[in-house]
Amino acid sequence: MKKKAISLLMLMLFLGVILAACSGGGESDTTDDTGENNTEGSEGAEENVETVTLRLAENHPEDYPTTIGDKEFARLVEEKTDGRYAIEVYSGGQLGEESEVLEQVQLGTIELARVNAIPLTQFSDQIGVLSMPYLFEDEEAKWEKLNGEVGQQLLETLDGSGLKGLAFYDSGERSFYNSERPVATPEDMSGLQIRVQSSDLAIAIVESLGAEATPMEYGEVYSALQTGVIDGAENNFPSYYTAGHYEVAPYFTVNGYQGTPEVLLASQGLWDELSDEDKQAFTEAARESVAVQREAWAELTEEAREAVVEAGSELTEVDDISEWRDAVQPVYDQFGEEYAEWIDKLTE
Ligand code: GTR
Repeated sequence: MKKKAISLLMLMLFLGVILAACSGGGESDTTDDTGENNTEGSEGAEENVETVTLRLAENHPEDYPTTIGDKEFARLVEEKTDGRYAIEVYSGGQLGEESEVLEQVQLGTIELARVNAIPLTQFSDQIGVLSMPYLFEDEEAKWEKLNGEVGQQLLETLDGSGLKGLAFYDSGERSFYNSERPVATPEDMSGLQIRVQSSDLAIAIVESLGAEATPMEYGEVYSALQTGVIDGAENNFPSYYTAGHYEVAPYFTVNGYQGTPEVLLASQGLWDELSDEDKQAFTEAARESVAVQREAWAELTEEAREAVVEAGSELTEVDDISEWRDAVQPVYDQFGEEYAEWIDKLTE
């Protein structure tokens, strides 16, 4: 008799633990408008809202423009889905380096991410066109295309890869910098060991300039510059500044050779689970967040440029960009045909 009572008690305890685990530790939670858990039958309680919490991976710090864009996207998704979706932004590379994050988004273990378009060349053989050197006439021409139909079509080239492209974010222009010497002409690049993102196109560009390319994750660049494993890298002013690269590679050549944008992504797994109405909400939220991201971008670009000069970086302005354009011509010989259709669409 006593034994039976103990077993019953244990069974109840066991069920209790399971129930607690289901309601507390999962990704969804049941809340009412006040954000408090609803108690069944409580008088006047509103209809239960199931909140699904999603993770968004971001490799830049908290106040970086892409993180500001991500958070605006999160705010808008929450608003547009009436709180059915909440997005937590994990900044500073907490969820891993860009290539690991992309694999996880593809698998669906991370639902959302903001990445650069260069590593996406592994997932769409067409999106690489955005990294062709000196492709766009200016930023205005670029954004007219990215925010328009061609931009949408390019995002759609990711379909089928496990990634769903939602919107482009601003990343300005990338330029070269190094720890060795001022670089004014393509000839000055000769022999420098330059870190690049992992992409054949990025390697080809650096090699066309007579330098050597070392593919490496972003998070490893600072110490590689510091220890002399590489002589230089390339990026925009905000990254050069916030990642501290200016401290260890003070020679910055303002040659804006590449205008690759950032991309806000969802995993296809998440996307397939969304209702049509929620897909619409996510798409609108992504598009609407672009303006806030770009405004933050413009601000930090200026601030970063001033800050690195103040800290002692030597900027070399390039007067005659045509020299650099000519030097990277072999890249057009190698990849131009593959991207011909997109080059036309983006530059016409
Ligand atoms: C930055 C970009 C990062 C990362 C980095 C890199 O401009 O925002 O997502 O791609 O460049 O060079 O790896």
